[in-house]
Amino acid sequence: TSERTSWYRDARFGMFIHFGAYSHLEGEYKRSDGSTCQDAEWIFNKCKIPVGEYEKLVKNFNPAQFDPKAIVGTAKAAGQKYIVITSKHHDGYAMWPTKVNKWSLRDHSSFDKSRDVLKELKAEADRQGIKFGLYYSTWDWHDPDARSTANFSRYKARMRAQLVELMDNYDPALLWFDGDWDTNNPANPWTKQDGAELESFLRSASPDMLINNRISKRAPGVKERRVVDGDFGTPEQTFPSAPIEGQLWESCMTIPTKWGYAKWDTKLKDSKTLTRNLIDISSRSGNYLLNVGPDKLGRIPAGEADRLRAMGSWLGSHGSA
Ligand code: FUL
Repeated sequence: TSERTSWYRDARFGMFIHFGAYSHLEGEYKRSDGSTCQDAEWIFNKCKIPVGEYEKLVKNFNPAQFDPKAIVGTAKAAGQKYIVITSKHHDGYAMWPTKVNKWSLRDHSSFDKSRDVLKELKAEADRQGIKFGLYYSTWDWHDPDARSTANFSRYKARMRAQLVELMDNYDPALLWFDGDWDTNNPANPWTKQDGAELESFLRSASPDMLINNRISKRAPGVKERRVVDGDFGTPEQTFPSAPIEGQLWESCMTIPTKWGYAKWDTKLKDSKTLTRNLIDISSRSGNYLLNVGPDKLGRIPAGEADRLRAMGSWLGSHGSA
């Protein structure tokens, strides 16, 4: 395993990208009664937007200014060694031309049909020598079979088909699963065995690929995501106060408060705090996966790009972390 994980042990610093149909709403949902509800990548669920309404709202999603060169360039300037981008978040919307359904950037948007943001980003990451990973949510608010105990196996088959597409088309160095947290929700049929089966399927399909711990189902009440099944633990918005013996871990964190873009989410952590976090985390043998949330046109917000550049220039003048 040490061979397989060696790039990741050395990486220390990565870029998380939360980008999806929700980005198009910019963090705000206006109800027909005139009131507004705010959230970001959770807006579909938290604002209880009816499925058909959400579909309508994101129909004209058009991230025409998504610029892989600029994004990978920003990551490089920050000193980041890998990127993990959301291929499908909890809203179920696929950011690549999936053949499994029509709920995707290819088939449900106003975006240029000849473009594929994952393919572009992967190609640019390869060019600039940075590792490419994909986030995939096992939990899905759009697919009714995902919360149906009776039809869950149909959902699992679709999910597998999508993951095969992702491995075939983008050859990710890492898959970052999410959704296991929904342990206490009786409507979530995902079991520990589902996680184990999926993990062994992926291991044989792509033996070198790293897989995070959220593929399994977390025991109820376990808050800190340090538990390692898969290759590494994933504490969120926090990090442990000491190294975790015998475990790889990666702390993911936002720069403002939300993961996905929200126009009102403007209070950002300063670069000094972020740099100190990176140093604390690397001194405890962890990785820091710092998130950016591109806006509806696909651009990393200026304040986030500024923080990353500032971190990079500090690292550049003090030796790399
Ligand atoms: C959480 C998700 O619910 C958030 O939206 C985000 O993706 C974070 C990294 O993981 O569990």
